[in-house]
Order: sequence, then C-alpha cells, then structure tokens
Amino acid sequence: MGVHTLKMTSKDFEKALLVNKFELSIRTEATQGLLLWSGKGVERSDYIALAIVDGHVEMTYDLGSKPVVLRSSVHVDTNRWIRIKASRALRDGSLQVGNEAAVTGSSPLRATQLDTDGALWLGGLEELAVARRLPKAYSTGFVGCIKDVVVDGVDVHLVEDALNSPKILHCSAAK
Ligand SMILES: [Ca+2]
Repeated sequence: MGVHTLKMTSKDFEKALLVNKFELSIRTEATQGLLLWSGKGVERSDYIALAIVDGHVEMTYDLGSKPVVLRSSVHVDTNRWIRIKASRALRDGSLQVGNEAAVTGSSPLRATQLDTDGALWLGGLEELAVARRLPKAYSTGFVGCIKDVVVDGVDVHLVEDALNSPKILHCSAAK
C-alpha cells in the first residue's frame, strides 16, 4: 500500500534496545525518501533509520556515540518490488537489498543501546527537526508502496496497527 507517515508501535514508552530487525518490501520510482524511523524525536539523540538516498537504500543509526551509514549498491528506484532486510545487534549493523550481499558496518565507541521513545515511523516523520543533521532524503516523505513489513520477527499490519490516521492509498496488486 502507499504509505504516508504511519506511526507504528505496540507500547508507547521509552525503550533501550540492544537489537533491531526490520524487513519490508518496497516499490517506488522515488530517488529520495524516508522509509522507517525509530528514535527519541529530539535533536542529538539516538535513532535508527532506513531511507532512499539517490536511488539507493541507506540504513543509518546512532546509538549515542556517532552515526553509522550503511549504503546498498542496488538501485531501488525501478518501480519493481524489492525486499529490504536491515538489522542491528549491539554496535553491528547489516543491510541487505534484493539479492546483493549484505553491507555491514559497526558503530564506534562503546554505545550499544538504541534509546527510543517506543515509536516506529514508516514512510516519513511528522516531526522533522531530528532529520536536520541527515541528508535531505530523511526529511522527505516516501512516495511508493510498502508491504510485508516485519519488525523483530513480528508482522506489522499497516492499517490496523497505525496509531495515527494517515492517508493511505492502496497500491494496485496487479502492478
Ligand atoms: Ca544510546
């Protein structure tokens, strides 16, 4: 379905996470746009994010020491469905797009916990101030289709689980 700034979360309280695991399929022609964001919503704090930057998927996270950016070499602005698998365990991140080998990286220094407000955003952020230090793509809403979202091994129901009332356009299944 076409997604515009969905706020997803099961419990709305602060969490300190040691592990994150996200899987989703996207279809888009956009070269820029935020796919997913989880963080504390204030400047200079922890976050983890997936975005399309110049037609490539980037995963970036900051556990409190310094941001890490993992960038896939696969072009995703092809209007074809493609699967994205992104995970982080302590300081180590992994991003796999389509059939490519996973791109990996590691956060420097000692921080190992992602401190968040418990919310997970899909397709954009309502509060964009946090994206100021990041490339413009992170403050750009995603235009395209997202389906089959799995967070920490659990299927996410984009309509039923949304906390806000986003405008959602259903993508044609035939395309
Ligand atoms: Ca932290």
